[in-house]
Amino acid sequence: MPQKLDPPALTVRSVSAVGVEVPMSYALGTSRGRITKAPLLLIDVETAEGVTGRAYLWSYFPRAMVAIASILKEVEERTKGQRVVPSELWGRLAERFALIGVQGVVRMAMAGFDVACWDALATAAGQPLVRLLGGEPRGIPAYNSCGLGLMPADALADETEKLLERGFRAIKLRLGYSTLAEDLAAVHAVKRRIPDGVALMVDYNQALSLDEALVRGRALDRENIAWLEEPIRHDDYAGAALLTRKLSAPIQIGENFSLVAGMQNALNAKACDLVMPDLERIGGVTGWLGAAALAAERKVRMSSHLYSEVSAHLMAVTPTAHFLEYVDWADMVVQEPLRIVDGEAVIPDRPGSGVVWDKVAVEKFRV
Ligand code: SMN
Ligand code: MG
Repeated sequence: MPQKLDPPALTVRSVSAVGVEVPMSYALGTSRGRITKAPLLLIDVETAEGVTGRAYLWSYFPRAMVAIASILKEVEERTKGQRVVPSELWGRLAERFALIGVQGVVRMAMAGFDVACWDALATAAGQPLVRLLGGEPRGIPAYNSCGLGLMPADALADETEKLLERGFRAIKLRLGYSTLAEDLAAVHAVKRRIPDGVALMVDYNQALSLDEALVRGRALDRENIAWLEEPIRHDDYAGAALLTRKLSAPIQIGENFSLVAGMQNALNAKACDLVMPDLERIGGVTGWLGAAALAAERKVRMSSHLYSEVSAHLMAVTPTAHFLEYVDWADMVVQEPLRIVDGEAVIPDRPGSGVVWDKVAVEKFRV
């Protein structure tokens, strides 16, 4: 791998955030509720040198954006005038927030700030983020995670075909219907429409009890699924370890790992076969790099969760990279959406992460 570039010297001048609610091209019916609009908090870190770093946070529900934006004001106050060295700024903020805890919306704000700082550094270096991290732009195998929520089987089948456009060779189905029979009907409806060689992941969003997960997992073991994601409560590592031992389908968890320490706890407990940290919960780019090193040390394949644009750069420097999760939720508010060619994300060969706001669209969807 080429040498990491020396990051340029930048100084934090201001941190600002704007909330948008962007209509989604496919509604997302999870076992935990249905989402039709993406609540995204768009963050700008301006530097004294005139370079702006950008990041967005998927905030799950619109009111969370108010809380995160407010924490970002605190972040601004604590970092104004400081050199943009993301790991040092993370440490300083973690100290500042120790009493409330680096978790929940505090951790989201810190991660959004971290990602924007990395974007500023790469932008100032005139290089795509991946190069600042010592890698090269390349195609990143992605699975299409738009749509395929809980819905009638015929609708699932039709959506499946649309999701395979652009050459995707992997898609993800949400499960957690009231009965196993309905889960299987959904799996069969999708499988009937996918050609051989296309991987099918399934995601329960923590819907099942451990006993039920064993029953449904055994049935899914006969369906050749690529992974079984979050079947039970995300923090029940003992339960997940049991499922990992008893089921043949690979158990996938990670979107709820809180910081690298959380991932380490899960791996120590042998709670999964595969990991998929989330940029926001793992601690931004800084946290991701730690997670990628840990996954490499433990020889665990690592996928990404949401934030496809930045995650594509990160997957290129993740030694055990598996699949990028592709969602198009920010497409309408960025100038150049992430491109998919032959089922692979194309890391843009432009400075930074490639995320630049489309100001007209931002005004239109602003909340
Ligand atoms: C998911 C997470 C967050 C929002 C929507 C959907 C899902 C996934 O668990 O893994 O994509
Ligand atoms: Mg999931």
